[in-house]
Amino acid sequence: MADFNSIVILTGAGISAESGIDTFRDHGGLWEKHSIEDVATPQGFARDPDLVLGFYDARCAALANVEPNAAHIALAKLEREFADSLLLVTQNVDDLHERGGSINVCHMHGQLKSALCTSCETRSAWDAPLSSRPPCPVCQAPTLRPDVVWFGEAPYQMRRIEEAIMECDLFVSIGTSGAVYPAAGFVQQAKRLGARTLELNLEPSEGTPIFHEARHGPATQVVPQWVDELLAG
Ligand code: BV8
Repeated sequence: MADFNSIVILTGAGISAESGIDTFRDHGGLWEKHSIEDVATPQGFARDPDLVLGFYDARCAALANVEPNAAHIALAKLEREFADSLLLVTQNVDDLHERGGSINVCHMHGQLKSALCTSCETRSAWDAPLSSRPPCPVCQAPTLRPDVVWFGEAPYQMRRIEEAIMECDLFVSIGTSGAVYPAAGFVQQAKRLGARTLELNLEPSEGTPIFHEARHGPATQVVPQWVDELLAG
């Protein structure tokens, strides 16, 4: 088995790109078609809730047409070997890690298949449209919003993530541009605490110079290859 005892993996939109889910900042990405300010901030939601609910309803519905890819499946295989010595943190709001077999997934930016009630603050598993203002399953108020973390909102499970980063001896970043904080700062924290740091991405990202090692290529090639090497080590 590999000579690492505790691994933290951070994934971003790039790991789902080959499954057919648009990334954010690549050519043709989500932020070319929609302004972050309009659809991914609390202010945008207050200004035009129908626009925001429609944006997330469409992304949630699109999950029915995509499948996990070899990179998601390889990380699930790694989890089966490393069990609770591996924390998979994802910035993604899709469910492809879970459908690829990962069990212990930390969605720091929330999930499309969850709804948050702004009246009673309950989170409910949800994969139906929100634009029709359905009643909250708990308090019945028609005040469900996407359970995702918008810009200016606090990411979820930060304490759990920071504890795992303090423990880890390997930090791997997969398919992320390193443009959004606090996620983009994790590699610096891990490195400062003595962990080895590896980037697996289609091309160099903003954070590439920080990593000890970077391998560039499509996730469906570089991730299974890295997992097999690690498990054979
Ligand atoms: C916070 C929502 C405080 C769900 C997202 C001013 C005011 C307020 C805040 C700020 C400010 N200035 C800075 C900030 C902080 C802000 C921030 O970082 N802004 C940036 C733009 C500068 N961050 C926040 O507001 C965060 N909250 O700071 O609160 C706080 C902090 C700590 C503790 C308590 C409180 C909240 C950030 C979350 C925002 N929500 N999503 C949704 O709609 O999805 S962010 C959004 O960007 C997604 O979650 C996405 O995951 C994330 C990062 O993008 P990536 O995943 O990296 O995707 P991207 O397209 O950028 O890159 C894709 C990569 O894949 C590329 O590198 C590409 O090469 C690669 N790739 C492509 N194809 C492949 C591939 N790789 C491999 N194989 C392929 N085939």
